[in-house]
Amino acid sequence: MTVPTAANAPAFASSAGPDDADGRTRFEELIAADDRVEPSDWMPEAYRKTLVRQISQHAHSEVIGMQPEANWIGRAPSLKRKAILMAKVQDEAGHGLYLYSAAQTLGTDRDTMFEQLIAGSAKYSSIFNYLTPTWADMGSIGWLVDGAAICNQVPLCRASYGPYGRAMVRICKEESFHQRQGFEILLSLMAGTPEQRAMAQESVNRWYWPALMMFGPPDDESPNSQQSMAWNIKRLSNDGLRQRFIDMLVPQAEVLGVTLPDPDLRWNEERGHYDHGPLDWDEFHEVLAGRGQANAQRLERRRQAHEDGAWVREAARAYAERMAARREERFEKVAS
Ligand code: BYC
Repeated sequence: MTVPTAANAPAFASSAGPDDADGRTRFEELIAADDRVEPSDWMPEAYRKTLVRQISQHAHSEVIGMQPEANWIGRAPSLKRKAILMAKVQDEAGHGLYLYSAAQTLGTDRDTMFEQLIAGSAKYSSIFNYLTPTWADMGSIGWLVDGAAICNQVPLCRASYGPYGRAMVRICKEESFHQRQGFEILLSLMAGTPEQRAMAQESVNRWYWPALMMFGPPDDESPNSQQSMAWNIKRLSNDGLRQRFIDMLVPQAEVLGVTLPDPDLRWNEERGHYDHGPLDWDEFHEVLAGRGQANAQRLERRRQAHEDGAWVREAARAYAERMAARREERFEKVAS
């Protein structure tokens, strides 16, 4: 059921046919000029498909990504921490909405995307299938997960598809606040008792490698990267972004006083980057195959929330229908 709201407005993807020669030339010119493609522009079907794939996965990640932190709202150690965490989780819901709206402009409606998520046939970021057993995990999610998200998403602000790039600008601003609040949680714990410092370090040990996996498979195993980069959707490769993130993390870890759990991590003068140890790609593929710590739990919770919210969607639809009927009545009165 589609609730008719402004954010859920009908898609206005280009109606031009697949063999529109003028449209294709214009599209190629836009990409060559590093300009924006807008929903009313002609675009190749494969470009549309890859955008719907990436943007919907991104939206699903934001929505599923609310769960690991929502788990701590009721248990945050102070009223201030509770309020901050609640605001952050609400931001993630907002990010999901901007992104579903951007995907809708490509002609796929939100209900279809949501059904794919609930049916388990859509992907979302691997990182949200890890559990959050300690309060320090709120710090690690902010510092490492939101930190990786910013690193990945700042270049996406320049994505060639206008609605996606523009949505990313606002999302990045909010992610920046999220990253800092996570860093600050860890900084407080690291200035605390030996038990608090141990909790922070243990949490960083668990989140470090999965956060590096957020950037996707290595470049030579990334089937989508080359074409997405040629279309100016992705600006940097998976490995390039991962390296940028590691280089950024090392000095921050020093400020925090935590150790990054990689014995091979060392500065390479020649490359001007940190060398790092191998990632466990078997673990990554297991999580993508649905066998992570929390895959089943995350999907079940989302299904349940969707079911529980059915009455809200029904009420919104009834209200919209009533408003439309009133507008119609008024229009008829004025016209007669
Ligand atoms: N997890 O060819 P590749 C947040 C899939 S939420 C799962 O490199 P691509 C936050 C990939 O989809 C922010 N799947 O793909 C929220 C592809 O599968 P399909 C989340 C992954 O698209 C709440 C296959 O592997 N960020 O910050 O060129 C609280 C081959 O990969 C993953 C985004 O969504 C993964 N980690 O590049 C706190 C960013 N990696 O579709 C924080 C937007 C890869 O062919 N997305 N796959 O079946 C992107 O930038 C790109 O889609 C990726 C992958 C870099 C993730």
